[in-house]
Amino acid sequence: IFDSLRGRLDAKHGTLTMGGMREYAEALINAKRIVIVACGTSWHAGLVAEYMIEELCRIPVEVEYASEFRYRNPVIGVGDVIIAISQSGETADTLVALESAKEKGAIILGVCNVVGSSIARMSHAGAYTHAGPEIGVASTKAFTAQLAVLCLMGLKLAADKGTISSQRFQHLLDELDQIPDKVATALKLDDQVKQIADKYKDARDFLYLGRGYNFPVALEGALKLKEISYIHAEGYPAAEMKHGPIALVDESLPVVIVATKDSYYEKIVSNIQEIKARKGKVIAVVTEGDTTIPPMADDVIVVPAADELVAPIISVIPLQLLAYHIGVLKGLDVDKPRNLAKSVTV
Ligand code: F1P
Repeated sequence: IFDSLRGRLDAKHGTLTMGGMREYAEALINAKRIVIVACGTSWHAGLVAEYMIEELCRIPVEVEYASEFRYRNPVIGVGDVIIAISQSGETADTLVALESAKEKGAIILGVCNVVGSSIARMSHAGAYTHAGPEIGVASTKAFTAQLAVLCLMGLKLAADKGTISSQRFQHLLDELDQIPDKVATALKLDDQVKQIADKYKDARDFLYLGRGYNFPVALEGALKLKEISYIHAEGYPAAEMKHGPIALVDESLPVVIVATKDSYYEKIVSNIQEIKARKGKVIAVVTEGDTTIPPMADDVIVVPAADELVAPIISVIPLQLLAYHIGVLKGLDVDKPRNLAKSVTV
């Protein structure tokens, strides 16, 4: 994925060369806002993109569930740019939402995995994720590929808008270059995550917490567990815990906390203390070299260090593995979860 995209991304600030988007460069640069429309896992990728694009490009971004957007009467029209994210490219909610936005004059940029899919064809331009076929119903590698593509789009736009220094631009490209190796390292956590899965497989509920770029990762970890292990799980921004979910915490509740080293680190350490004070079981995903969180947590999963902007591509992997192993240990068919379809076309 990276090799093919990187090849199309000019390392110097300048032209927009990704998947036919050159034609829409002007519209993007001048966009007053960007609206991201997606469902499920793709919506979580959209939330990460919101943080990335606002930080890198200083353009306001809204992230909408297509399943809501299509039924309400959103303010959308000429001058708006919509980024539609979909693994299958066939999700009916997303497709219908785009149809009406396109009729009203919005520009549609698609981020799809399936080449030639309906959403890709409906889009004015965009980028394919080229993650290969998703064998299982629940989206996994498509999610990490979406994050990579959206980061590259954000970087390109930031370069074109002049909202990023050449040093930061180059740094983030270098970070993206290192992602394949770091993902390979994260996948080696498989055995360890399996042991953790065995310990918690009978839990009735799970809570997933994260802050900043790792907040959508917490949502995605919870969704994966629901989808393939049928365990009730809630994903929450850790900072919101005190506004309600903290009431759930007791010694029977496993709390997965994505606590990699980033600008929210000190705050998330406090959240871990709050959970431990209420006897919750903390499963912490931390950055290599962290010596503060491991003694506080019940279980620790160590991932390679990365810039916070690209960290979700790595930190989500142990959460995907956790859901997978719990599902397998429960004897479930993780590739074909009940009640779910690969493409939700109705
Ligand atoms: C959206 C989605 C997936 C989920 C499941 C049902 O699909 O919600 O995220 O894992 O397959 O559909 P898509 O629009 O990304 O293809």
